[in-house]
Amino acid sequence: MKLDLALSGTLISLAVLVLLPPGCAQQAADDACSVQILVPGLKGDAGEKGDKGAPGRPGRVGPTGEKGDMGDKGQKGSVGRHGKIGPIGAKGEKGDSGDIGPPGPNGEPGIPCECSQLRKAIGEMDNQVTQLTSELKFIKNALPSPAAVAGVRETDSKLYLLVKEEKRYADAQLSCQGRGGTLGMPKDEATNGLMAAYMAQAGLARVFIGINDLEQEGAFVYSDRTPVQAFSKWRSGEPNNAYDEEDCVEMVASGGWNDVACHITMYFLCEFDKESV
Ligand code: GN1
Ligand code: CA
Ligand code: CA
Repeated sequence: MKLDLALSGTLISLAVLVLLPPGCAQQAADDACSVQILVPGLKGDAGEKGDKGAPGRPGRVGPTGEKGDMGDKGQKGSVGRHGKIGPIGAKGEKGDSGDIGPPGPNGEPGIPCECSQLRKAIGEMDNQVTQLTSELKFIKNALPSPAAVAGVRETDSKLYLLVKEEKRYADAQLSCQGRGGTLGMPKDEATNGLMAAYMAQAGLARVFIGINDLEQEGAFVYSDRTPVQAFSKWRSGEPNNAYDEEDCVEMVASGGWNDVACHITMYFLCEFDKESV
């Protein structure tokens, strides 16, 4: 029994020491740290019901649910990346020619020489080439028909060609135009003489020439529409507009003119401008 009391007193002392504030173990003599013996009282009445506690922690994650219905179709995605480069295509057609390039640089200076005579000769040859080119062009254009009489006559500015093909006036004019000329237009004595000599030499008695009064009776004009004025070579008694139907003109071998009907056919004489052949 003594042992029990001594043991319980020691336990109590230990309990008080445990309840004392820190630092009291070294200051046992101070009032605040004085040792008091406390004996537990009787158990009190049950206290009032406390307030509702704070909500508990969330429970554990439940098991996986069943698979739901399929959702709505999603939005259209963004444009994808470029695909790979395709194979090389077939060779294309040849393109058009490019523009003419700029002129090249000047050439080296020539060797000095006494060139005046040479230049003169070259100049003359140039002229001959020009003339030959012009005549060749005329021959090519005007002589495809076998009916053309061999040889032509010329003045400084004109060429004349007899065509041995019987045609009405209008067709004869068209034929000359097709060769690049017109029916012959004797506008002065010299030309009239040349034309007459040409047809006489060819043995022809009459040929159509480019004069008519088709537009206005009695008002004769050349086929270039210029009026017959300063020069004319009418035969005696002509023009007489015989049978009231003579609006075209022929030249006879003597070089005289006579108005005849346009619908009769005969050979004709064409005239060409040297500059335009
Ligand atoms: C000719 O044929 P005859 O005489 O009716 C000529 C006329 C001349 C005439 C002159 C188609 O007519 O143009 O004016 O002679 N007619 C023909 O006498 O040549
Ligand atoms: Ca007439
Ligand atoms: Ca007549």
